[in-house]
Amino acid sequence: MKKSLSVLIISLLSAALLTGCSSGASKEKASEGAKVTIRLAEAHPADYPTTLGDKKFAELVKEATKGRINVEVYPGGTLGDENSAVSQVQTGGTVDMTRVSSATLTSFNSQMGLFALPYLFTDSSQEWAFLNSDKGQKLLKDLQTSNMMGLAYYESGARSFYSSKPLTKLSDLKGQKIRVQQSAITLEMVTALGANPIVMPYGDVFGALQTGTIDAAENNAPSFESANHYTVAKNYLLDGHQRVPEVLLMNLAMWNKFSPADQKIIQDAATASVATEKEEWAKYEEKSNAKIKASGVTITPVDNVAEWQEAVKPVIEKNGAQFKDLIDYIHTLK
Ligand code: GTR
Repeated sequence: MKKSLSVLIISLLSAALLTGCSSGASKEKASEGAKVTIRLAEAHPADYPTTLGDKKFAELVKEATKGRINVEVYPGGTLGDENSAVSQVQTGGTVDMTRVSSATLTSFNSQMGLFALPYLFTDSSQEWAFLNSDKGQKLLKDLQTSNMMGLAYYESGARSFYSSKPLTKLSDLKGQKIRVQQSAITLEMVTALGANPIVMPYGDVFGALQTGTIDAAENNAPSFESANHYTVAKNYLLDGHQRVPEVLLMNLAMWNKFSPADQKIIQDAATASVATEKEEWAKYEEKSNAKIKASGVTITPVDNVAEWQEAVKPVIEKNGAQFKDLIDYIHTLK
């Protein structure tokens, strides 16, 4: 009797030990998966705020997985222009991840068109109140319907027009050939402002400004400066027509192959990298503005933005209908 009791206790104990071991072993197995290399395409140079955000993301993933998941950041558009990087991320080409402008995403996911609507946000804090809200996060996660996993938004300031021709007021835009991102709403906006929009990859803008294929383009100060556009387009008119956030994306099939634990590591790293990108953005924007100013560019602030808003009203009426709820919600935010 005594003996059989001790046998029972021993077998119960060993069963408990075994169960403990096996769950420990399976946990270990999840973190000991095969090595993965992720190629991340970035259009901007190595020291640009978005690239520093990408690099922070890569560093955090590497740290948390002890190098098992290795994100390689390719800056300077070396893996192709933004449009081709997104197509590759979407279809599972050689680019697994990219950081792009949400304007570029519009042709892959119409919901992203929201951000191309002119004068949608009043300032950065209203924009971020929206991006961080459930509705803003839902837009990001809904990129999954287009086979892409949206991991984070990055800061991208406000876009304004710059030209090699005189440009100090709205009427100066009339007839100017202006390069725009591949975004139907932006094309309509530029037409409504009296100019002629021309779609072309970001990397071609400098040469096109130099040869006169285009007169003008539009962007935030860090892009205007880092891409050297300011050395050719000497007139910068600060109308701040769009605040187009940047997006960090991964191919959905790749995302789905990761274990829930790895997905959490990747998502947490992306979320944490936002603060780095935003800090770097603030510093870089200040530096760019100073450089632009020192180079003798004529910088004209727009006092009467209502005039511009009036001119683009038909574009908002036509394209804003599908985003009515989101626009109403944004107007409630500070
Ligand atoms: C920049 C953005 C780039 C690219 C560029 C453009 O602000 O960061 O990714 O989209 O604009 O105008 O093409």
